[in-house]
Amino acid sequence: MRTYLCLGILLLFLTSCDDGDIIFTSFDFDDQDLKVCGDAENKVFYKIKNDNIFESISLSTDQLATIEEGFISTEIGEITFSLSGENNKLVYRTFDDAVTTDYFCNNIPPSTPRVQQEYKSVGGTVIIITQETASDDIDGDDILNTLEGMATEQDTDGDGIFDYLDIDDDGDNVPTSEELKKLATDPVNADGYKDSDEDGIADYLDDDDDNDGVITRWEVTELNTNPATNYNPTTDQPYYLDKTASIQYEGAESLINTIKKSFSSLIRIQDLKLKNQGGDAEEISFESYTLGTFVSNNLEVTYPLEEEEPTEGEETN
Ligand SMILES: [Ca+2]
Ligand SMILES: [Ca+2]
Ligand SMILES: [Ca+2]
Ligand SMILES: [Ca+2]
Repeated sequence: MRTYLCLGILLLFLTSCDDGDIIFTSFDFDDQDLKVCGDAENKVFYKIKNDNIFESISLSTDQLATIEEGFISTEIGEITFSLSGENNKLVYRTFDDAVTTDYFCNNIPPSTPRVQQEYKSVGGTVIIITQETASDDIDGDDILNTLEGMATEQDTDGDGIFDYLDIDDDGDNVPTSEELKKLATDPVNADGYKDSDEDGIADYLDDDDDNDGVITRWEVTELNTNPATNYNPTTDQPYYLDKTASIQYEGAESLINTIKKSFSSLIRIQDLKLKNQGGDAEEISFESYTLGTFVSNNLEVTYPLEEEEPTEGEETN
């Protein structure tokens, strides 16, 4: 007969297993990663532990249907829903063998490992709190937020996207990260940034980098997707840095301002009640149970954020 090494640290409780062994469990999955699977309609967040006993805890929900696969939300704030019905439940299980990620989100439940015990929620409120992961350089353009006037909501090019979120701070269609690149021989301004025309304004904040009277935006073409067309073959320099020659390419749309952000969503269940689906049908209550934190890394967010669709009946202009 299998011998279970029975360990538990917090919230220990005692129950008996189908084959008569005694199991202590603590519902302690703190050290395990929270994973997700499912489709747009139904999602399962779960944790697996195969240490001393084989166990899992999972939260199934149909309340996150509008989100894309792989993350919970890019909206800072709180999502709340009740645990009720088959579509929204928390389930704790123990198994007779190691449980793997394949176990979850199958249309047909796997026959192995076999479930030994099952506790299912009979009440509780799920609270998901999403926060943005702090970053020194949110737009990733190599200038720190603090140097991009985050506190004062500085917007150099007046395009409605604050500099610390703007990948092209001067709106000249050359990304800031590109305008920072410099050779040892390139002139720099007092702050040490590349300043091609030496007027004291760094290229990344200068809308006419070569000071030839033609704004940089009109000296670059096709949103920089084809650098060859931006080059003056005679001087081997891009037109926007070549004051001896210019092209006049007007009407280019602005670069699409997509940056990468990371979010963490803490999933907690308030007033959780779990009921043993076998044995003595005992109930266990948690005033607050933390399932874990789901991290969504490097999500692409485009600014300005899309405005919400007008609701039905609302006038559109
Ligand atoms: Ca920026
Ligand atoms: Ca620029
Ligand atoms: Ca300059
Ligand atoms: Ca110019």
